[in-house]
Amino acid sequence: MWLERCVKIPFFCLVLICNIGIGVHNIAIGVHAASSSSQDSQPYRTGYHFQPPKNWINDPNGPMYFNGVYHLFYQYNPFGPLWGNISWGHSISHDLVNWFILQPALSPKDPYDIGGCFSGSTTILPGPTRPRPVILYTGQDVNGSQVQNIAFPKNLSDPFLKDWVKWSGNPFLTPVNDIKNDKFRDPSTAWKGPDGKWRMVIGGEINGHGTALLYHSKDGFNWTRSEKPLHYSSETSMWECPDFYPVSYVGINGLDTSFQGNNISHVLKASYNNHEYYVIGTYDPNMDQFVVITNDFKVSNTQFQYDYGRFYASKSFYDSAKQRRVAWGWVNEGDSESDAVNKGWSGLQSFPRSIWLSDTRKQLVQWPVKEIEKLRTKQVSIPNREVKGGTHVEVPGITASQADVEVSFKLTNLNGTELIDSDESDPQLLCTQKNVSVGGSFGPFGLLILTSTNMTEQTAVFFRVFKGPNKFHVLMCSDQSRSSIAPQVDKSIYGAFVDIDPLHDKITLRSLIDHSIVESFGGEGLTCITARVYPKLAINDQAKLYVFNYGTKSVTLSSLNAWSMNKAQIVPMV
Ligand code: DQQ
Repeated sequence: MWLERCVKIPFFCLVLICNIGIGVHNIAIGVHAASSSSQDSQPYRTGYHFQPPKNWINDPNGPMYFNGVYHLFYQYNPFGPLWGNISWGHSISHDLVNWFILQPALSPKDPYDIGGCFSGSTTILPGPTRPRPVILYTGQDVNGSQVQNIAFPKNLSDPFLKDWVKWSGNPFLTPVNDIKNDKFRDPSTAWKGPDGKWRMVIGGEINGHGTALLYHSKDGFNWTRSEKPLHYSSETSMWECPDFYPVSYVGINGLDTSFQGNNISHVLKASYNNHEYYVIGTYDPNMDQFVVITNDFKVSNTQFQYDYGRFYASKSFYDSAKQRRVAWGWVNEGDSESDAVNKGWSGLQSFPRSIWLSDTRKQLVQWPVKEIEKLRTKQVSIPNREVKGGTHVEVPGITASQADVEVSFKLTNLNGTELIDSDESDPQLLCTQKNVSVGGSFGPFGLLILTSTNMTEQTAVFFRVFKGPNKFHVLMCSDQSRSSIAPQVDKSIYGAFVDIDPLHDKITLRSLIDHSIVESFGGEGLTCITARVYPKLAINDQAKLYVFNYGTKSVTLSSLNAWSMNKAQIVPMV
């Protein structure tokens, strides 16, 4: 409640004193309200995606809910807009939407992390008298080797856990035997097995294979390596930021990382090849055996990924307050280093996503956490209507550069669907070959986002339906090829299939639009694609939003709801 009262107060003053009502604490909050002039000079800063006021960020680290407070740590350079001086930035929230930024929790100052406090996780251990969180993180030591370290809160009675102390036993693991000194990093959240011992995985590469190295510990501090890794793949190289957690067969609730029981599967996620690949399998905690039941890890556009766009080094946690699993990913920039220097910042966190197992039990579903809805303001709706081939319809009256849009399409027949000759086509390639300017029969239809008045700039997020030898395929594309008239920014086209039946299921799309990021969720969250864009014309109130259908066949727009979004309050605590 205290945090809620703080952030509900209007944000126009420079320094705001918020009485948090516990003990004698008063928090002075330095407020950097977004004036329209700052948005004019910084059109790519976001309104509701997490980013500090300036400087570099990358991977989300150690998210957790502890004593009524959400904590998000992240790779952070306190001194500039490019990667370096890697520290653990630290922010706290009561709702995953509005954040107070604290001083970095970890800085690279000790021989075992002087080259950087790299990624890691938090685990809430029982503690001598009460539960206490510990950070497990990778340090780059004086010799440039990657070693594993521990830190814990200095004062458990501090509701914000502002200060963290590095353990005197650091480093607790160093790269030995077959582990290379630059391929050993990113410890996961630990989980407890039936024998009472903790387990965790560390990302690595053994004999050239991407590997989740497995470790055991009685107390969470002293760890020994298991003979066998939890999993590895001969088809990939180094794995970064592994994440391992249970998912339930029933409903959308999440499970604590240590949960054991029936009717669950386990997810293993590994970061490589600039993407977040995951597999689903069965985990036997007695034998520490993980058997994959989906396609196994490889480098392929058809292998399941959390997100088929810009989204990397993600980290999930179990939110015991709302019984859900929540994940964030780092969304990096698509402009240049000199642009980062000019902007004074680089990198965003995705909007936090709830994550659960789909009904088929073969895939994950992701959806922005519900709290996002508190930022929704003006709503515009378009009721059921036909969208004829070759047309677009403006969605008027919202702040189209800072919006949340949900749209749903229905196809009544699939006569005349475009054919593809394989059921294993590469979706990324298909989206590139058939970008928004290539008309089809059912599709492209979807949203034209961050579109300029003359339509030269537009980010097209759309669907196309194909008929393969054995089934229909719904392709989802995020086409950035016309997203900016600036020549030098990245304009990749991303694509993936959505595992739905286009004859019976509605084809749904939700896009979180926030100035320079478009996070899109297709098929109710089965397929996610995040893009970064740098329009020159379609900025702030010059941006427009359209529904379009450039196929030859009509599609039914079942519903469209779009909301202008308020700015989240992301402010340093001073
Ligand atoms: N980023 C961190 C590493 C991790 C990589 C360094 C992934 O710990 O492997 O900033 O983006």
